[in-house]
Amino acid sequence: MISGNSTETVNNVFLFILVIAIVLLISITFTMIYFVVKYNRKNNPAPENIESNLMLEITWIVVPTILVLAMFYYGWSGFRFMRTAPENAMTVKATGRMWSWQFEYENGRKDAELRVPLGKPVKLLITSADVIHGLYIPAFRIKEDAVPGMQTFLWFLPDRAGEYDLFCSEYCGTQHSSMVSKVIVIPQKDFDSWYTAVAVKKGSAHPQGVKLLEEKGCLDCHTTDGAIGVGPSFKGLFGRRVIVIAGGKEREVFADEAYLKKSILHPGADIVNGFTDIMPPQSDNMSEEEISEIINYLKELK
Ligand SMILES: [Cu+2]
Repeated sequence: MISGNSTETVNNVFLFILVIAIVLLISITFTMIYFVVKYNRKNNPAPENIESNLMLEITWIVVPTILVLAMFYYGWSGFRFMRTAPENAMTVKATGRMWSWQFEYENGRKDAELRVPLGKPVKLLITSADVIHGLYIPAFRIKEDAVPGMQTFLWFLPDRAGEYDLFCSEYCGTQHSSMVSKVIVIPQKDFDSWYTAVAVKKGSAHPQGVKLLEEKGCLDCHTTDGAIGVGPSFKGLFGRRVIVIAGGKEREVFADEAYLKKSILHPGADIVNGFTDIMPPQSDNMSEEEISEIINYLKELK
């Protein structure tokens, strides 16, 4: 059974240190002002040699030592609590990539938002597919770097229903500031029905493609409604003529399957005129089948 949560733990340590700091600030400032008045030259024309005061010296060694050790103990026990995930925690794999998060559940379900059941501890196994990112959930006072080739972790107890911000806390490139997601805390039964259902976008013959675009983070930069994002919109892309810059020269290409596939795997090869070369290659992010699912869906977006 776990008692407490990361939010309370961090808040309590923070308040404890803050109160000590405020008390010290006020008492030191007032003592200083008092001494300036009491010991100024006008009041003490002849300098005086002040001998030691044993009690005072013991006090100013013992009291700060106790305070500092108390701060350390309080912080350390909180840290230990936050670094020991409960056995019954639900495990979710979190992968950061330029510039989105992907959460993968034990049953294989993937999503760009972190949906968790109310009252059940969650353990996040964190890694990165490219550069260093940082998984940061301010509401639960937890933050941990996502490092390529390494697994780090975080755990928290979602004990309040609602939606909370989830940020990337390491500057990771052009779209770092839009690498924002959400933690959605919902009752267990709502979570169960979401967990077992497969997201289907109504009216599409290729729901898998829509789901993939969301999961893989494509929609962080590209839209499906014609609006210009960081990258060109997917709407009406298939079958159109596109002006691209390749090797510094402009040329016109036909957006067929081969072009779309090439632009997913080697985005830097043909940069659509007016955009910049910032998209990371998706060869490690998508399988052949996933790419063809996505292309099938892009064909629909007339
Ligand atoms: Cu990032």
